[in-house]
Amino acid sequence: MWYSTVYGREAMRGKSVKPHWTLKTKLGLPSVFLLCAFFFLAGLFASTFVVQDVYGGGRGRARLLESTNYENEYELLPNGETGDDSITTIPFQVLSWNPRALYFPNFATAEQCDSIISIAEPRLRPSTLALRKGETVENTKGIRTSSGVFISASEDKTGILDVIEEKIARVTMLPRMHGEAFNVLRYEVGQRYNSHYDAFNPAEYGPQKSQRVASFLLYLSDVQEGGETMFPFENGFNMDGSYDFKECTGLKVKPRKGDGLLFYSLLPNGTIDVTSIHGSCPVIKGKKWVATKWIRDQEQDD
Ligand SMILES: O=C(O)CCC(=O)C(=O)O
Repeated sequence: MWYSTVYGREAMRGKSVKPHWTLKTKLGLPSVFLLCAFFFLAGLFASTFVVQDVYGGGRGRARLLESTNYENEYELLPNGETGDDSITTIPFQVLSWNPRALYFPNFATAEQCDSIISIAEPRLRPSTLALRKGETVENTKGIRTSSGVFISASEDKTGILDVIEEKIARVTMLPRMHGEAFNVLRYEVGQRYNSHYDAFNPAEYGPQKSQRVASFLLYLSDVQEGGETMFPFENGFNMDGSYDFKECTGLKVKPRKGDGLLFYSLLPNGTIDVTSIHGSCPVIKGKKWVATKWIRDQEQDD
Protein backbone atom coordinates (compact mmCIF):
# COMPACT_ATOMS: atom_id res chain seq x y z
CA MET A 1 0.00 0.00 0.00
CA TRP A 2 1.51 3.34 -1.06
CA TYR A 3 0.24 6.89 -1.51
CA SER A 4 1.94 9.55 -3.70
CA THR A 5 1.18 12.81 -5.50
CA VAL A 6 1.73 13.25 -9.27
CA TYR A 7 2.15 16.99 -9.45
CA GLY A 8 5.92 17.13 -8.80
CA ARG A 9 7.22 17.09 -12.40
CA GLU A 10 4.52 19.41 -13.79
CA ALA A 11 5.11 21.86 -10.99
CA MET A 12 8.84 21.87 -11.72
CA ARG A 13 8.07 22.74 -15.32
CA GLY A 14 6.12 25.77 -14.14
CA LYS A 15 2.75 24.30 -14.94
CA SER A 16 0.04 25.07 -12.49
CA VAL A 17 -1.54 21.80 -11.54
CA LYS A 18 -3.96 20.71 -8.94
CA PRO A 19 -2.62 18.05 -6.61
CA HIS A 20 -4.03 14.76 -7.67
CA TRP A 21 -4.06 11.95 -5.16
CA THR A 22 -3.98 8.40 -6.34
CA LEU A 23 -3.23 4.92 -4.99
CA LYS A 24 -0.24 3.11 -6.40
CA THR A 25 -1.67 -0.12 -5.10
CA LYS A 26 -5.32 -0.94 -4.88
CA LEU A 27 -6.46 -1.65 -1.31
CA GLY A 28 -7.93 -5.07 -0.87
CA LEU A 29 -10.71 -5.88 1.59
CA PRO A 30 -8.33 -7.41 4.21
CA SER A 31 -6.13 -4.27 4.11
CA VAL A 32 -9.14 -2.01 4.63
CA PHE A 33 -10.25 -4.19 7.49
CA LEU A 34 -6.80 -4.07 9.11
CA LEU A 35 -6.63 -0.29 8.67
CA CYS A 36 -10.02 0.18 10.33
CA ALA A 37 -9.06 -2.17 13.15
CA PHE A 38 -5.83 -0.21 13.69
CA PHE A 39 -7.61 3.14 13.96
CA PHE A 40 -10.33 1.66 16.17
CA LEU A 41 -7.77 0.23 18.61
CA ALA A 42 -5.70 3.42 18.60
CA GLY A 43 -8.84 5.45 19.40
CA LEU A 44 -9.78 3.08 22.18
CA PHE A 45 -6.30 3.30 23.69
CA ALA A 46 -6.29 7.12 23.58
CA SER A 47 -9.75 7.32 25.11
CA THR A 48 -8.67 5.37 28.20
CA PHE A 49 -6.23 8.23 28.98
CA VAL A 50 -9.01 10.79 28.67
CA VAL A 51 -11.34 8.76 30.90
CA GLN A 52 -8.61 8.31 33.51
CA ASP A 53 -8.04 12.03 33.56
CA VAL A 54 -11.74 12.88 33.85
CA TYR A 55 -12.31 10.50 36.76
CA GLY A 56 -8.93 11.02 38.38
CA GLY A 57 -10.27 13.60 40.88
CA GLY A 58 -13.27 11.48 41.82
CA ARG A 59 -11.20 8.38 42.39
CA GLY A 60 -8.71 10.37 44.43
CA ARG A 61 -11.55 11.52 46.66
CA ALA A 62 -12.77 8.01 47.24
CA ARG A 63 -9.24 6.78 47.95
CA LEU A 64 -8.67 9.52 50.49
CA LEU A 65 -11.76 8.39 52.36
CA GLU A 66 -10.15 4.99 52.74
CA SER A 67 -6.97 6.45 54.22
CA THR A 68 -4.78 6.25 51.12
CA ASN A 69 -1.58 4.30 51.22
CA TYR A 70 1.29 6.25 49.67
CA GLU A 71 4.12 3.80 50.10
CA ASN A 72 5.28 4.37 46.51
CA GLU A 73 5.57 8.14 47.02
CA TYR A 74 7.11 8.38 50.48
CA GLU A 75 9.86 6.41 52.08
CA LEU A 76 8.45 4.29 54.87
CA LEU A 77 10.18 3.96 58.22
CA PRO A 78 10.17 0.73 60.16
CA ASN A 79 7.04 0.84 62.30
CA GLY A 80 6.70 -0.03 65.95
CA GLU A 81 4.64 -2.95 67.19
CA THR A 82 1.47 -0.83 67.35
CA GLY A 83 2.24 1.36 64.32
CA ASP A 84 1.34 1.21 60.63
CA ASP A 85 3.32 -0.26 57.74
CA SER A 86 1.75 2.27 55.37
CA ILE A 87 1.31 6.02 55.13
CA THR A 88 -2.15 7.47 55.71
CA THR A 89 -3.27 10.76 54.25
CA ILE A 90 -6.40 12.38 55.67
CA PRO A 91 -6.77 15.97 54.45
CA PHE A 92 -7.61 18.74 56.91
CA GLN A 93 -7.76 22.52 57.21
CA VAL A 94 -6.71 24.43 60.33
CA LEU A 95 -9.73 26.67 61.02
CA SER A 96 -8.37 28.33 64.10
CA TRP A 97 -5.61 28.19 66.73
CA ASN A 98 -7.78 29.81 69.41
CA PRO A 99 -9.55 27.43 69.88
CA ARG A 100 -7.55 24.69 68.18
CA ALA A 101 -10.06 23.69 65.50
CA LEU A 102 -9.52 21.54 62.41
CA TYR A 103 -11.83 20.75 59.52
CA PHE A 104 -11.78 17.40 57.69
CA PRO A 105 -13.47 17.47 54.28
CA ASN A 106 -14.98 14.16 53.11
CA PHE A 107 -14.26 12.42 56.39
CA ALA A 108 -17.17 10.03 55.79
CA THR A 109 -19.10 9.03 52.69
CA ALA A 110 -22.72 10.04 52.06
CA GLU A 111 -23.72 6.37 52.42
CA GLN A 112 -22.04 6.15 55.83
CA CYS A 113 -23.88 9.32 56.97
CA ASP A 114 -27.25 8.02 55.74
CA SER A 115 -26.72 4.73 57.52
CA ILE A 116 -25.96 6.46 60.85
CA ILE A 117 -29.08 8.61 60.49
CA SER A 118 -31.26 5.57 59.79
CA ILE A 119 -30.02 3.86 62.97
CA ALA A 120 -30.49 6.97 65.11
CA GLU A 121 -33.81 8.30 63.80
CA PRO A 122 -36.21 5.81 65.45
CA ARG A 123 -34.45 6.24 68.81
CA LEU A 124 -34.34 10.05 69.10
CA ARG A 125 -35.35 11.74 72.36
CA PRO A 126 -35.20 15.41 73.39
CA SER A 127 -31.56 16.32 74.09
CA THR A 128 -30.58 16.88 77.70
CA LEU A 129 -28.04 19.10 79.47
CA ALA A 130 -25.47 18.51 82.19
CA LEU A 131 -26.75 20.84 84.92
CA ARG A 132 -24.64 23.30 86.86
CA LYS A 133 -25.21 24.03 90.53
CA GLY A 134 -28.55 25.83 90.82
CA GLU A 135 -29.77 24.82 87.34
CA THR A 136 -32.90 22.70 86.78
CA VAL A 137 -34.55 21.19 83.72
CA GLU A 138 -37.15 23.97 83.92
CA ASN A 139 -34.81 26.95 84.17
CA THR A 140 -32.57 25.66 81.36
CA LYS A 141 -35.39 25.08 78.85
CA GLY A 142 -34.60 26.51 75.43
CA ILE A 143 -30.81 26.25 75.77
CA ARG A 144 -30.58 22.96 73.85
CA THR A 145 -33.62 22.11 71.75
CA SER A 146 -32.38 19.33 69.46
CA SER A 147 -33.24 15.63 69.67
CA GLY A 148 -30.54 13.04 70.13
CA VAL A 149 -29.46 9.55 71.02
CA PHE A 150 -26.22 7.97 72.26
CA ILE A 151 -25.00 5.08 70.08
CA SER A 152 -21.78 3.19 70.73
CA ALA A 153 -19.78 1.76 67.84
CA SER A 154 -20.38 -1.78 69.12
CA GLU A 155 -24.17 -1.29 68.81
CA ASP A 156 -23.90 -0.50 65.10
CA LYS A 157 -23.99 -3.87 63.34
CA THR A 158 -23.12 -2.27 59.98
CA GLY A 159 -19.62 -1.55 61.37
CA ILE A 160 -19.74 2.04 60.08
CA LEU A 161 -19.44 3.70 63.50
CA ASP A 162 -16.51 1.41 64.17
CA VAL A 163 -14.73 2.66 61.02
CA ILE A 164 -15.51 6.30 61.87
CA GLU A 165 -14.37 5.89 65.47
CA GLU A 166 -11.09 4.35 64.35
CA LYS A 167 -10.53 7.23 61.93
CA ILE A 168 -11.26 9.81 64.66
CA ALA A 169 -8.73 8.09 66.93
CA ARG A 170 -6.12 8.32 64.17
CA VAL A 171 -6.59 12.04 63.52
CA THR A 172 -6.67 12.96 67.21
CA MET A 173 -4.14 10.35 68.37
CA LEU A 174 -6.46 9.98 71.35
CA PRO A 175 -7.20 6.28 71.93
CA ARG A 176 -10.67 4.99 71.10
CA MET A 177 -11.20 3.87 74.69
CA HIS A 178 -11.24 7.55 75.73
CA GLY A 179 -14.28 8.36 73.62
CA GLU A 180 -17.86 8.56 74.85
CA ALA A 181 -20.53 6.88 72.70
CA PHE A 182 -21.54 8.93 69.62
CA ASN A 183 -24.25 11.47 70.38
CA VAL A 184 -26.29 11.65 67.17
CA LEU A 185 -28.28 14.88 67.03
CA ARG A 186 -31.06 16.19 64.83
CA TYR A 187 -31.95 19.89 64.69
CA GLU A 188 -35.19 20.91 63.01
CA VAL A 189 -36.09 24.46 61.95
CA GLY A 190 -35.63 26.86 64.90
CA GLN A 191 -33.71 24.33 67.02
CA ARG A 192 -30.38 25.36 68.50
CA TYR A 193 -27.77 24.86 71.17
CA ASN A 194 -26.70 28.02 73.00
CA SER A 195 -22.98 28.59 73.44
CA HIS A 196 -21.43 26.36 76.08
CA TYR A 197 -18.25 24.48 76.97
CA ASP A 198 -17.90 20.74 76.47
CA ALA A 199 -15.36 20.59 79.31
CA PHE A 200 -16.82 20.69 82.84
CA ASN A 201 -15.44 23.39 85.07
CA PRO A 202 -15.32 21.80 88.57
CA ALA A 203 -16.09 25.23 90.09
CA GLU A 204 -19.50 25.10 88.34
CA TYR A 205 -20.20 21.37 87.98
CA GLY A 206 -18.46 19.98 91.05
CA PRO A 207 -15.54 17.51 91.11
CA GLN A 208 -15.12 15.52 87.90
CA LYS A 209 -13.85 11.95 87.54
CA SER A 210 -12.55 12.81 84.07
CA GLN A 211 -12.53 15.73 81.69
CA ARG A 212 -13.47 16.19 78.03
CA VAL A 213 -10.32 16.96 76.07
CA ALA A 214 -11.66 17.27 72.53
CA SER A 215 -14.86 17.04 70.49
CA PHE A 216 -15.23 15.61 67.00
CA LEU A 217 -18.37 16.52 65.08
CA LEU A 218 -19.27 14.52 61.98
CA TYR A 219 -21.84 16.38 59.93
CA LEU A 220 -24.35 13.85 58.61
CA SER A 221 -26.32 16.27 56.46
CA ASP A 222 -26.07 19.55 54.64
CA VAL A 223 -28.23 22.36 56.01
CA GLN A 224 -29.91 24.73 53.56
CA GLU A 225 -29.69 27.73 55.90
CA GLY A 226 -28.46 28.27 59.46
CA GLY A 227 -27.32 25.45 61.76
CA GLU A 228 -23.65 26.52 61.76
CA THR A 229 -21.40 25.43 64.60
CA MET A 230 -20.17 28.73 66.02
CA PHE A 231 -17.18 29.74 68.13
CA PRO A 232 -18.08 33.21 69.43
CA PHE A 233 -14.81 33.79 71.33
CA GLU A 234 -12.54 32.74 68.46
CA ASN A 235 -9.22 34.53 68.82
CA GLY A 236 -10.45 36.42 71.88
CA PHE A 237 -13.38 38.21 70.20
CA ASN A 238 -16.63 39.02 72.09
CA MET A 239 -14.96 38.36 75.43
CA ASP A 240 -15.72 41.73 77.07
CA GLY A 241 -18.52 40.19 79.18
CA SER A 242 -21.41 41.46 77.05
CA TYR A 243 -21.86 38.30 74.97
CA ASP A 244 -25.39 36.85 74.93
CA PHE A 245 -25.08 33.02 74.79
CA LYS A 246 -27.90 32.82 72.23
CA GLU A 247 -26.09 35.09 69.81
CA CYS A 248 -24.82 33.39 66.67
CA THR A 249 -21.51 35.10 65.98
CA GLY A 250 -17.75 34.58 65.63
CA LEU A 251 -16.26 31.75 63.61
CA LYS A 252 -19.15 29.89 61.99
CA VAL A 253 -18.72 26.45 60.44
CA LYS A 254 -21.38 25.53 57.92
CA PRO A 255 -22.30 21.84 58.12
CA ARG A 256 -21.45 19.83 55.01
CA LYS A 257 -22.53 16.22 54.80
CA GLY A 258 -19.62 13.86 55.47
CA ASP A 259 -17.22 16.55 56.74
CA GLY A 260 -15.69 16.52 60.21
CA LEU A 261 -14.86 19.25 62.73
CA LEU A 262 -12.41 18.68 65.56
CA PHE A 263 -11.68 21.13 68.34
CA TYR A 264 -9.88 20.92 71.66
CA SER A 265 -11.56 22.03 74.88
CA LEU A 266 -8.37 21.84 76.94
CA LEU A 267 -5.15 23.74 76.43
CA PRO A 268 -1.89 21.78 76.32
CA ASN A 269 -1.46 22.55 80.04
CA GLY A 270 -4.75 20.74 80.81
CA THR A 271 -6.83 23.81 81.70
CA ILE A 272 -10.04 24.76 79.91
CA ASP A 273 -9.52 26.83 76.76
CA VAL A 274 -11.94 29.75 77.20
CA THR A 275 -12.08 30.23 73.43
CA SER A 276 -13.49 26.70 72.97
CA ILE A 277 -16.99 27.91 73.88
CA HIS A 278 -19.26 26.96 70.99
CA GLY A 279 -22.88 26.36 70.06
CA SER A 280 -25.22 25.54 67.22
CA CYS A 281 -26.94 28.43 65.44
CA PRO A 282 -30.65 27.81 64.91
CA VAL A 283 -31.56 25.97 61.73
CA ILE A 284 -33.38 28.38 59.43
CA LYS A 285 -34.12 26.08 56.48
CA GLY A 286 -33.70 22.31 56.21
CA LYS A 287 -32.58 19.86 58.89
CA LYS A 288 -29.23 19.39 60.58
CA TRP A 289 -27.84 15.99 61.55
CA VAL A 290 -24.55 15.66 63.36
CA ALA A 291 -22.75 12.90 65.28
CA THR A 292 -20.65 14.21 68.16
CA LYS A 293 -17.85 12.26 69.82
CA TRP A 294 -16.51 13.66 73.06
CA ILE A 295 -13.07 12.41 73.95
CA ARG A 296 -11.90 12.39 77.56
CA ASP A 297 -8.65 12.27 79.46
CA GLN A 298 -9.59 8.91 81.01
CA GLU A 299 -10.75 5.61 79.50
CA GLN A 300 -14.52 5.26 79.24
CA ASP A 301 -16.63 2.26 80.24
CA ASP A 302 -19.19 2.24 77.39
O1 LIG B 1 -24.44 20.86 66.74
C1 LIG B 1 -23.40 21.50 66.79
O2 LIG B 1 -22.95 22.07 65.80
C2 LIG B 1 -22.69 21.63 68.08
C3 LIG B 1 -22.99 20.48 68.98
C4 LIG B 1 -22.42 20.72 70.32
O3 LIG B 1 -22.03 21.79 70.67
C5 LIG B 1 -22.31 19.64 71.26
O4 LIG B 1 -22.89 18.58 70.99
O5 LIG B 1 -21.65 19.84 72.30
